[in-house]
Amino acid sequence: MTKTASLPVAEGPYPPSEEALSKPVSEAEQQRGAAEVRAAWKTPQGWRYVTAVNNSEVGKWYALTALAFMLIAGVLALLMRVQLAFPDMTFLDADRFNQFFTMHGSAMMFLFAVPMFEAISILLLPAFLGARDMPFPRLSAYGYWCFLIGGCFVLGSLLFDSGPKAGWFMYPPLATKEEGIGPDVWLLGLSFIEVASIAAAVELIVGALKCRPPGMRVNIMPLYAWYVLVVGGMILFAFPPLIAGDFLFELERSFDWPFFDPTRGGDPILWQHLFWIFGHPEVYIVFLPSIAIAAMIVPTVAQRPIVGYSWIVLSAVGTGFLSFGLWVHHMFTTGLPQISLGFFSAASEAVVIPTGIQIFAFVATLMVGRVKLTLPMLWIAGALAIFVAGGLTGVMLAIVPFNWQVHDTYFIVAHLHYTLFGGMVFPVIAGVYYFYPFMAKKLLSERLGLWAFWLIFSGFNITFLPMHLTGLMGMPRRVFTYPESSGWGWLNLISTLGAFIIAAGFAVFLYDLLRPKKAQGQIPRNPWGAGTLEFSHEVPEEAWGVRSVPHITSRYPLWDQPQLVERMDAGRYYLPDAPEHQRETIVTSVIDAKPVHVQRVTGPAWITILAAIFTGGAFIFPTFHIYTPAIICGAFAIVCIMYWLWTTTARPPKEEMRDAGLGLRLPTYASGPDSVGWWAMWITMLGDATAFASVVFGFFFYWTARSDFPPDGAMHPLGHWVAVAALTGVTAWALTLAAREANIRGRLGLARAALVLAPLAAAVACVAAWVAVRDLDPTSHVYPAILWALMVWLVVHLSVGVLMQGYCLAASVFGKLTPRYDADLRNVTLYWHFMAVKVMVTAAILGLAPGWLS
Ligand code: HEM
Ligand SMILES: [Cu+2]
Repeated sequence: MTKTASLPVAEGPYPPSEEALSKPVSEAEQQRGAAEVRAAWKTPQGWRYVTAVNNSEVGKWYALTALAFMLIAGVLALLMRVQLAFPDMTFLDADRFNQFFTMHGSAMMFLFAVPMFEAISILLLPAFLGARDMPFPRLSAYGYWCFLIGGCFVLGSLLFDSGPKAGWFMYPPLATKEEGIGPDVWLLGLSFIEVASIAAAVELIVGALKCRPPGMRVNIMPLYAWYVLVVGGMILFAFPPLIAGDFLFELERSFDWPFFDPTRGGDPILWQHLFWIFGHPEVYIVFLPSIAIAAMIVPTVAQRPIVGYSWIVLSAVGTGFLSFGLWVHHMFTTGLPQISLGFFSAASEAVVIPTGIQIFAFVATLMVGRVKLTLPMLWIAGALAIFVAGGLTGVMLAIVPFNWQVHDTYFIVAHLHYTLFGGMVFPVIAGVYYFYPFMAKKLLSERLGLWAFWLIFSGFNITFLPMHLTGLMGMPRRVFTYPESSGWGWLNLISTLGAFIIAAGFAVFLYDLLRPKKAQGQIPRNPWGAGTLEFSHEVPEEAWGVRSVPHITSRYPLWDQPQLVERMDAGRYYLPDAPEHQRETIVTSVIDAKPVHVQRVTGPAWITILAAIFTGGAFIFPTFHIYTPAIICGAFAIVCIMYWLWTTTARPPKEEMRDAGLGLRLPTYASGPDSVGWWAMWITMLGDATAFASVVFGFFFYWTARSDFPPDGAMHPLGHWVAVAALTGVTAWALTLAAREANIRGRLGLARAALVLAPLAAAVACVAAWVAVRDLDPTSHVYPAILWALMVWLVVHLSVGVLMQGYCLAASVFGKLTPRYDADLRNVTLYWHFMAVKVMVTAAILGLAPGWLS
């Protein structure tokens, strides 16, 4: 029942015939097309360069920033190692040491590992897919600026001696009671960055689903794209529980709502659950992209297609799913029931199977191929060796009694660094060597690369191998020093020496990466002889990504489609020109990649930077418990984002159809499931619903875990006000839906009337929800606190929904939203579908809770 049937659909021959493809493109045509596309994709020059939004620029900044944060975190590690080199050292005091390990771990995980995946994906995914750019370039730019601001803020706290110091998992009550602003920096700064991470994940998922080149069905897309889907999906379900946890945690720290305070009915274990529901998938979020890099390098090195493509895909999906069922293995020592110990122990062992399959597939590919041991392959080999060692200690740790023995000792530090270094650092460096010719159009030095590899590889093992023993000998993690009599001195000294060898290796690597390479001649276009599309990019570089978007029929098009590159260069394929001087890319159908429409993508802008700065303000001011400027910043951020959307998205097109090349004519506007915006909304709402579900989980957790929930004689929400909230909230949803339907039928007056009434109904719902719990005191006990938290969550989401309705109303009045071009309203209705569910769930809890619980 696609009601937008009135919109035109693709016309003309598809798939393209060999005859059409072999017709030469005249020289004049080629030049006209190239000039137009070049003009449209021109990167801004001079100081305007920062306004660039092109994936190649934003991806590069993102990657370099993540690398810089990683180096800072690495320096912290070295300083810690100096302190630990000898017994009773006084190089760092306990307080500094605490800040350093907390910041080291947090920065490595939140400012390096995840952003690095997103950076690399933003940089490479469009190239793997022969797309011109990501679907929402300004969103990537916005995400990047948020990341930069948030990262500098979080790391900067160390300079003022006010960094967080409760460890990277911020356990309460240690962290809830911590003096100073450290935990607030952690909670708000990192939440801010997580929001940006989710934004990037949404964009990457939509990119992999909808921006593939014509013909690239899901079963022939590069494995990397599959991993993007899996990891993006994991981010979507893993980060929101942490954001929900951060929300509760910050409410406790700022307003003394006792979520984690057992004296008032709270429970620190809830934080552990929410943290590790995020935290365990997180390690796979870190590790799977590295496997994805390996999956791109291995076939090239072996000069043959990967063995077991479908097995790898299935295992990646399986690992993704399973990783959500393992989190409790981080909590084996918290006194959980026997049955959960057994279950989570078994599940933790089970994840070895899909992980193993992926690794075996690579080994099999290498065995049947003709391997040349290039530098990228050397790093991949190092990665596999180290990761497998880390995986094996993981198998040991999943066994509960062993876990009890070594919990919180250096054995854990050894294990986690084996998995993270092998599963992340080595593969990323392999990726840098492999993709450097693609990114910089230069080559890195073979000789320096060997030096860097052997220094880092041996340094790594010298540092971390002894730690297994240090741990078994009883040294706890997170201690700033130890006495002579412990006998741990020599092992620690070895570890410290190793750390400096790693540092030397990184110095060599960085020197090679950053040294000017002007003298180096022009490199060949596909120096490794790869089979995938990224190495079809022009040398020297052009900002347009691909000259024309190819028709793909093979997993390794550069190997199997003989004249592909030549024809791409000639502009023989799709979108060979840009008559309106607009940036465009092709959107295809999700499963079989049939061309659907031409998507106009956004160009350079200041507004994204402004929006990021104000969003930063909204998160950073509350750290210091200053709320007025925070609210003002939040309001400005909303204005910026509205302006940005208003001026660029879903505008009615000048021409409804566009000659896309090869005789194919494609629509230039899409609405509903055909459009990328609709998919982005869907995916975002899944993440948002997960966060909401996590807060709801909190309610049921207290209910089942605490006998004093609710406490005797507790006050309950006012039932009739809850009913009013539910009724008006659902009415607001119904009115939005009615507006959509009226609009499609051309009844503009009716649609606008509905869009005037809907926000009013939603506003009443907000007030009613507040009145319902107003008399409860959230600081008195966790029961009123969690009800208040649900109310706040609801009101914030209703308010966002109101803004969206207002936006559509304005769009309708100003002719941006018409019966034919209704993408905005459809997306907003989708938001409200989710809203209706949230309203009903919240009302059910607020209204029925007293009945259930008493
Ligand atoms: C240059 C190499 C590295 C060295 C020498 C190093 C060293 C250390 C040290 C000394 C600690 C504190 C141990 C303790 O007192 O408990 C630590 C903790 C940690 N490291 Fe590293 N590390 C390195 C690289 C990495 C990387 C690449 C990652 C992740 C991608 C990472 C993630 C962590 C985490 C999550 C913690 C736990 C922090 C906490 O206990 O809250 N490290 N590391
Ligand atoms: Cu885990």
